[in-house]
Amino acid sequence: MSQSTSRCKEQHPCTLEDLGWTKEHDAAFSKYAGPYLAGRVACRQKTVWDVLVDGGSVTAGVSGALRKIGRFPAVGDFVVLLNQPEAGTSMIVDILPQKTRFARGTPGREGADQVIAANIDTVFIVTAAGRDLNARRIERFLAITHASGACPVVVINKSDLADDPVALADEITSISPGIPVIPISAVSGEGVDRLDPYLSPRTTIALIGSSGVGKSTLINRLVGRPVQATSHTRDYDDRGRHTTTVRQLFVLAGGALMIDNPGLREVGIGTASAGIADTFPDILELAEGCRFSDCRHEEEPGCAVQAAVADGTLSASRLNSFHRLMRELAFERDKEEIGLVRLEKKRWKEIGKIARDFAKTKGR
Ligand SMILES: Nc1nc2c(ncn2[C@@H]2O[C@H](COP(=O)(O)OP(=O)(O)OP(=O)(O)O)[C@@H](O)[C@H]2O)c(=O)[nH]1
Ligand SMILES: [Mg+2]
Repeated sequence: MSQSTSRCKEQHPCTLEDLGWTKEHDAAFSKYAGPYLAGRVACRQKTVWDVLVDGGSVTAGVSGALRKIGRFPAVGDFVVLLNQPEAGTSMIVDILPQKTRFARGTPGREGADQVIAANIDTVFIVTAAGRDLNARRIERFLAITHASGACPVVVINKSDLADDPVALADEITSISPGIPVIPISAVSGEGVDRLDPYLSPRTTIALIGSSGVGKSTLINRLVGRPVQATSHTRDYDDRGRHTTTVRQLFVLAGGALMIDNPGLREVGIGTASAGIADTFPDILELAEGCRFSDCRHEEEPGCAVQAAVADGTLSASRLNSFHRLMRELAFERDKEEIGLVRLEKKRWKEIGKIARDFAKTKGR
């Protein structure tokens, strides 16, 4: 069992229960005996995984069988390890069923979901007072969080830089009905105790947000010592420097488990519509009053959603955001169904037809 290169060895030894192991895991693991060992993935560095096990940690590779079917453990996964004392290493041979799966649609070409972390109870969507505070970005993060099955909490960090942190929280509450919005300062500690209800022992929280919003600073405060590097934000554009490059699970001083993530530049919403439905409950409720059940809330007569925009009950930018995410969802689904190349051909045909129709009208 190789222990020397593991970054996890800096963490206090935990039992499997401390790491969130439950009766369901016991049942799933019961078919293994002898040299097999259970653990939870704390970190992945390319082809090496750091796994927390009962009383310590090991570094491990992944078995050829898992590699062959393209199954790679994510941070937060509970895994089965085969101890290979003769080789001085461990091998991950199985991944136990995931309670939740936090993924983002890849902005890249193939569009497959990218698992950010597994078995997450709560996601802290971290934003910061200043330029990062963007309702549209938060809606996008909310959609992927809802789709994962985890509960979202919006954390507005750097409240020490805001004139009126409560007003900022109110602004965000209006676009996230029913979601807790908590202003804090990870540097001064102001408001951090309001996160306590989400930090009970053995629960797993993932931090997501742009680079520089203070995710690692918050982790350091909650672990109680500087376990993660942090870096000064560039003054001129308020953006971070992508200081954290590897996602890692930490055990907090109070016994909760928290995953620090690199700053996310782009988040695709993938193919799950549930995330969008849960992010826009106000629009779905209004839609029940539309004349047509398949109303797209664009220019249809009798549209209750457009009527709410007209009378100021619903903001036009929130409806635009809903439309943008729905279009993205439709694109991702088409892509999954018919493949990217055929989809692009189909789209070009459609664009060609629109151009020809337009030319005809002009020629008339
Ligand atoms: N004023 C103020 N600055 C903060 C606060 N929290 C973090 N910072 C500063 O913001 C900068 C970026 O913090 P990090 O913790 O590295 O940010 P991050 O979100 O982990 O960034 P990445 O790792 O790049 O994703 C550092 O200079 C922190 O000191 C806060 O509450 N108030
Ligand atoms: Mg960081």
